[in-house]
Amino acid sequence: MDLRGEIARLKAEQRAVILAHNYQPPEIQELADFVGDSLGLSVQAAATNADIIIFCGVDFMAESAKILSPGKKVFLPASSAKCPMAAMCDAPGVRKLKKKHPQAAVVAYVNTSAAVKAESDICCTSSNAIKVVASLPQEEIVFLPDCNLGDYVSRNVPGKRFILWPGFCPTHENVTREAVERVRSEHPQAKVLVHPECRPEVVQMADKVSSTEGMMKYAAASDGREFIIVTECDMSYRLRLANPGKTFYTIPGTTCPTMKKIRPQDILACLEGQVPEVSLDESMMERARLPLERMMAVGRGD
Ligand code: CIZ
Ligand code: SF4
Repeated sequence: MDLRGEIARLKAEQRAVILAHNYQPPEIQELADFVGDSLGLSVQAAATNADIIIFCGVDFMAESAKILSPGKKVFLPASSAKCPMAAMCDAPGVRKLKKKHPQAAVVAYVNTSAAVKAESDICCTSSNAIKVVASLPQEEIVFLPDCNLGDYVSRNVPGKRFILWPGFCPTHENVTREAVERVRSEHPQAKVLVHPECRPEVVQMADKVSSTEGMMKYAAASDGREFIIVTECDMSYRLRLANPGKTFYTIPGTTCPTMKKIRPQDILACLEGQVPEVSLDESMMERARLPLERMMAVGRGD
């Protein structure tokens, strides 16, 4: 069977759109109508006039698409694609922190469950975390769940006190200074682009700290010819496609297993069987929508 052709046929028949995150493997990115970061895909999800969204990413991203497009059917083609960082933070724990810090604004990285978003004042992504926090009047900030991103934001928004949830992304946390040093010593001319989910000592090595979309922009605009990409390794696929004359190196061991759960045949199965559909409690969706919409009103930051 021609898998691609069959997916294209069913997609048109069902008025479906396929969204894929920058960390998805090349064979999934190739099937997508839009590839982007969680903020870009949220914008697409809110704006699309398709009836069905096939979300190729991880659980919290598909949930955000559903929250922003409650009238549409949203599918996450592999229900096991659960982000371990989002799983490190739970709503009862957030409620406890809110009691302890009643004056604080609660800022939730989008890498959180819908239940945690529902407890938060505003969401952010790695693209706009600094801009979101800087926009808040509160002096005290509870930042969830990534303590590395929280640390990076705290260094860039002076005059506020931060309470950081102790979560992290295992893929980015595993990157060491030595690993980056090794690649840099082989390519001394290369610019080092670091995702802020990395540990502070790795972030300090960066020529540019940025989200994945920020890396796309930086690489396109830069006079440099070589770049070391310190984030999930499949980010290099889009960068290479968009910048044929430039070279991108990745750091060994930066595969996120959760981002590789979806296979092309899962997308086909999804279109054929309309499972597994993302379904969330209505009142929780209502509460989680406000912080997401506030974030989208702030817009992109890098
Ligand atoms: O926000 C996203 O999509 C993630 C997880 C990475 C990034 O920096 O774009
Ligand atoms: Fe979660 Fe990290 Fe994988 Fe993103 S790269 S889905 S934050 S584990």
